[in-house]
Amino acid sequence: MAIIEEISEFLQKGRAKNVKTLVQQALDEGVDPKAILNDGLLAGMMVIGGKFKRNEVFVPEVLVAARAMNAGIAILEPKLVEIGNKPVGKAVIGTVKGDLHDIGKNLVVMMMKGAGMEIYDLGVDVEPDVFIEKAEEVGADIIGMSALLTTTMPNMKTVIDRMNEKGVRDKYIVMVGGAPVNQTFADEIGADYYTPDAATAAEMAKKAVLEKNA
Ligand code: B1M
Repeated sequence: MAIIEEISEFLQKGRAKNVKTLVQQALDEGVDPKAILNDGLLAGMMVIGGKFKRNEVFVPEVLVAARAMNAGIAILEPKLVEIGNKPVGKAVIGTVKGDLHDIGKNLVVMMMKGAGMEIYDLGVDVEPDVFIEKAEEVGADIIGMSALLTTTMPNMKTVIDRMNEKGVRDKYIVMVGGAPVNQTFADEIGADYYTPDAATAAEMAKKAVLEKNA
């Protein structure tokens, strides 16, 4: 099996140590760092994302695969910086004010990283203006919000209202998600995209950024 396929296979099994060793070995053998990233690490993560969506694997498998991906990226990062590999786009993501649930949001973060996005994770209980300030600071393409409580969902609208007040709404793609959120709610508050799960969120983020920058 080619080394890149091996990297992808080990990543899917969540074997961080093997992934680390193989990424280093591939670099030593002169394999293109972009191929290691795209065809090894990110391809493996997309397989896991698809399986997660189809309920063929569950949260723990996704978490260990993501850990293996991060281990591989840590080895690869200096090389990628050296050759100026650009991320697909930038996203600022957090769980809205008043809400402390972060398991789903963390999965979205991991899948988006797996799709080649540069992610700024704001954590939980994020003040509306913090989403906007961070997005402005880093020149983000996307503002992503997660909510798990019916009582905190309205805070997604507060962020969008603040964006409108500040005149920056059109600069960003707004994505929302979380168990109580649905398409109707997303339409009501003026979000651009609702996605039901982390894998779909990552696919949508990539597609939306590529369309925005086309
Ligand atoms: Co909370 N809690 N909780 N809780 N909790 C729920 C959400 C609840 C449904 C349980 C219940 O009553 N059946 C209920 C909400 C009811 C409601 O509002 N209708 C509830 C409640 C009431 C509360 C407290 C108020 C309880 C209390 O103190 N009385 C309290 C609130 C604290 C606060 O936030 N201020 C509370 C606290 C907690 C814990 C701290 C104990 C813990 C959170 C730990 C943590 O996150 N670090 C917790 C947990 C674990 C849950 C349940 C059991 C599981 C949530 C979870 O992680 N699911 C949950 C019940 C349930 O959902 N079955 C519950 C797994 C996760 C992978 O799924 O987050 O939906 P999810 O994410 C998915 C998608 O939604 C989507 O992708 C993810 C992966 O595919 N997605 C996005 C998520 N964000 C997205 C963003 C996107 C796109 C997709 O774009 C940007």
